[in-house]
Amino acid sequence: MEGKMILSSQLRIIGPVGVGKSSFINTAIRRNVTTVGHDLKSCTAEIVHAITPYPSDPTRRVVFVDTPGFDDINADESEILRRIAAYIARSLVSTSFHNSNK
Ligand SMILES: Nc1nc2c(ncn2[C@@H]2O[C@H](COP(=O)(O)OP(=O)(O)OP(=O)(O)O)[C@@H](O)[C@H]2O)c(=O)[nH]1
Ligand SMILES: [Mg+2]
Repeated sequence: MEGKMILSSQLRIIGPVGVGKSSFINTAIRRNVTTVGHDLKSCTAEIVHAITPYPSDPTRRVVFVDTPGFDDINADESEILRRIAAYIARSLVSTSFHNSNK
């Protein structure tokens, strides 16, 4: 693996509760990597990510990031936003660390 550079694109899937964010990721990645809801309550409670290679280019990969939905009457929206922002900040730090070690 030494000297081999893998380019990553991070796709953060963000939106209201129940619009199909997790379903979209499972369909795009062709695996059940994140749980789909089956009632009116919000389903995804934690931020999770799943990595898949580009089908046509092994030097690239896509990181899908599933996030808790907005507009949930039982959740604090600003807390969800704060967690997403913290996740993005952490992933930017780890990406620049990773790249600086190439
Ligand atoms: N008809 C239809 N239903 C869908 C579609 N995508 C998802 N669903 C259904 O919508 C419901 C919610 O889907 P999820 O993928 O869990 O939605 P989510 O946005 O991740 O929801 P939260 O994690 O609660 O924010 C499930 O019952 C899915 O089967 C779609 O394209 N069409
Ligand atoms: Mg979900």
